[in-house]
Amino acid sequence: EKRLTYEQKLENANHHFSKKILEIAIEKKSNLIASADVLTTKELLDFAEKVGPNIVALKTHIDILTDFDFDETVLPLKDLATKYNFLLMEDRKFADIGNTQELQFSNGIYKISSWADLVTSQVIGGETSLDCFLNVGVIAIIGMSSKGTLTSSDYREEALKIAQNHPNVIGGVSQNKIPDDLLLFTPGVNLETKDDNKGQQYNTPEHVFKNLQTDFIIVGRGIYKANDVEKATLEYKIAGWNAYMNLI
Ligand code: UP6
Repeated sequence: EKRLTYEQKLENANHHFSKKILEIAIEKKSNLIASADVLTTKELLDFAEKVGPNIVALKTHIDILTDFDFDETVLPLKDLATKYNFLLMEDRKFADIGNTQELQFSNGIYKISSWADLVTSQVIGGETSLDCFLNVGVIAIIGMSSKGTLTSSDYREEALKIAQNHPNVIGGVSQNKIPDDLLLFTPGVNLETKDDNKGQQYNTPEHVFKNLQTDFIIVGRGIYKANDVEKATLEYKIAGWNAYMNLI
């Protein structure tokens, strides 16, 4: 079964950030997003420096940093994103009414709207709740990777309708195939292990390209816990790219 190439998806793309991430993928021959689930600014910046050349985006959970400081954390991170040409994806998974999400998106200490290129959001609050995410690409949570998730096929079908209708949405996070007009982002990817004893469920890059025709793999512990982060980044980058090339 043939899939659309990144070049074909780029031709069809309308949103600034769907174009951007596809251009980076083509240029770097990478479909890898590294998840930087680390606890200090130093670890975050060291990690970004190591993975930067080989990723399309760095995914953050900015609120797990113990020493977050806008100038010390965000400014150097932005510089690394420019230096190595990757996007910043804040995995905030917004899940509230539009007004609250709007406040959370731009305020507090993180001021996500001032630095993130991409943000994740649940669509549980309905289509209008996504209106506030201006000037970023929204990645809608369609299905989760964890055991016992409530994202049933009925839920996913309704979530996809919201995602497809909303101009701010460029793609979805899912463990199932989604329509071609949305980019698919798949976490729960690990070459070494199947689970983490906390409900996470892993597949290989090959599996998620073949079975879901995903566009981007998201790898956390497989990279940031590796003894050699640069080597692990290359392994996942090559595994993801080969899995994609085998399908086109
Ligand atoms: N993530 C998932 N599954 C989802 C949605 N998001 O694992 O359905 C996120 C997690 C974590 C990363 O919040 O940051 O992707 C996966 O990390 P891991 O590779 O270390 O399991």
